[in-house]
Amino acid sequence: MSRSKAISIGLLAGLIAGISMTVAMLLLAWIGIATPLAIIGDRLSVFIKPGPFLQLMGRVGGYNQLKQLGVGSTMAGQIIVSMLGGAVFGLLMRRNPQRRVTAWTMSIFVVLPVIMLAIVLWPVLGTSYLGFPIASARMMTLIGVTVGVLVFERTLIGSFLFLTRPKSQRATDEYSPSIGRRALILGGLGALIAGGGIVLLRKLYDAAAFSYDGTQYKGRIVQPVTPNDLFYCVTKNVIDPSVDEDLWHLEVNGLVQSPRAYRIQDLNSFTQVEQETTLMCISNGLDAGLMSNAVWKGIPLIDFLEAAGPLAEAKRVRLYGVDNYTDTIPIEKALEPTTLLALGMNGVELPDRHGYPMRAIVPGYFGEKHVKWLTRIELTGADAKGFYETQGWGPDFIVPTRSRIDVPDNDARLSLGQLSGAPIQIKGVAFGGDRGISRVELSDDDGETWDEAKITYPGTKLTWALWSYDWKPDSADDYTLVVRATDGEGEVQEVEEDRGWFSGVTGFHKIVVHVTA
Ligand SMILES: Nc1nc2c(c(=O)[nH]1)N[C@H]1C(S)=C(S)[C@@H](COP(=O)(O)O)O[C@H]1N2
Ligand SMILES: [Mo]
Repeated sequence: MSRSKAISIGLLAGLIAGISMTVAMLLLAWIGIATPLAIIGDRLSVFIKPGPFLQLMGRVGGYNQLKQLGVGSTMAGQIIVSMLGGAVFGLLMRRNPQRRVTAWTMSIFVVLPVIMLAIVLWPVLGTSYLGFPIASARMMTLIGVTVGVLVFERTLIGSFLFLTRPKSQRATDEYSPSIGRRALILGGLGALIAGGGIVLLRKLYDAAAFSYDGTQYKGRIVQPVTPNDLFYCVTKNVIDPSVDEDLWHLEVNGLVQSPRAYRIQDLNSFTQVEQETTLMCISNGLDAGLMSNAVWKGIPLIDFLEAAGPLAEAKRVRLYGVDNYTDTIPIEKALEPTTLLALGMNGVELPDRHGYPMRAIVPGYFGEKHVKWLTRIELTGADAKGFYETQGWGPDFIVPTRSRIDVPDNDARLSLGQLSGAPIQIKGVAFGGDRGISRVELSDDDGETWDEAKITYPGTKLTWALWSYDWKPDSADDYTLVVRATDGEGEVQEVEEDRGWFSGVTGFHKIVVHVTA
């Protein structure tokens, strides 16, 4: 066979094999098994610093778009590599295309890639969207990867043999199609599989987190306690876990005297407490709504730590989600009675997207630390780092005092005539981490002078407060309104100059309103 013919046959066989492998992976994703399509992004994102990461995110249009780009380029890359593999295979088979080659094709196309993927993806293999404990999840992912490359190898060999099969001398011979026609048949089959893949992709897209990731809660709708379906939402995942209670375990291990593992029903023996707590994402902008408040129900983390007996050298607690997300908190924080493992949210069990069946609640720390779909609690030394921390977020994860004007909208037009003497109601929230809010002030002259706002919902030390202010502007003009809060320790909200770029923004929310006659 000529070189060019060997290469083109190899390319086509590689293409069909690559498509088949990708579709096999989509099927695995559909049943909740982690595949390279989803976890390569997790593996790579820790290498991209937050600055370039945010830039890239901005360039493609947001976190959701970035995730889609990640999965899309992984699929494309996978198919291109498959075609190259096919071409090389074609060249190696050129002299004797019908050679039986199982042993070496298996080694090159199955064993080698599985070993390589296992090494490269090792840190993220323990991902399970079904809720398997980390060790079993790692096994499941490896089995999934093996199935994927096996589909590749079998399809590649099958396609290649089919395309290069010599015409036999038997009577049916005249129906034995030429290479061109066989290529057409195979191409059609490939298109059919690809079509199935597209149908599957659509289904996966509908099940993906795109519709709710980045949900904000702000503006006129803000109530003291956020309803579950309006609670802000952030996830690193393309498709979030949907944990099967029967598979799920909570492990407590690491630097402890006696490691533990609990099934869901074992948790009944612990006493649960209710605690209202506000969460805010580290990336929340001054005017943004990645902040919400709920009444959580759960078990203090200290109860699990005491049962396992932390060793003296344990300095931090690393929390793992089934999605391979991790974050750490200092052991002192872990031992505070308000640090909870929540099972309930506003009177119902945790919704899937907020971490069913269990998530951490770490009052006063950014949302990052409130690990969802919790499956392991590991006591570690001082330098363990979490997912976003490895990427370069932090080093400060304690919520600074913040406040926001929710009503009116920025750029609103208000007519004094229409109000006929009634004040303009200005409203919003103020959040002081786990320090509470003692005072809120409003300025209508861009911070020159301040006037006391009324706290309409004080909340607790662990929650935001809601405030309002009855404003009577003297005359028609454009006004810059600014809000500032004082936390429960008497510290006035400020621009924290010494807080690093990736430890959350500080400063004041301002809006401009146009008051007309
Ligand atoms: N397992 C897991 N936990 C996680 C995340 C995640 O992607 N996976 N995202 C974190 C981030 S960045 C934030 S801000 C909060 C958001 O919690 P919520 O979606 O319930 O509001 O969850 C945190 N916990
Ligand atoms: Mo976040």
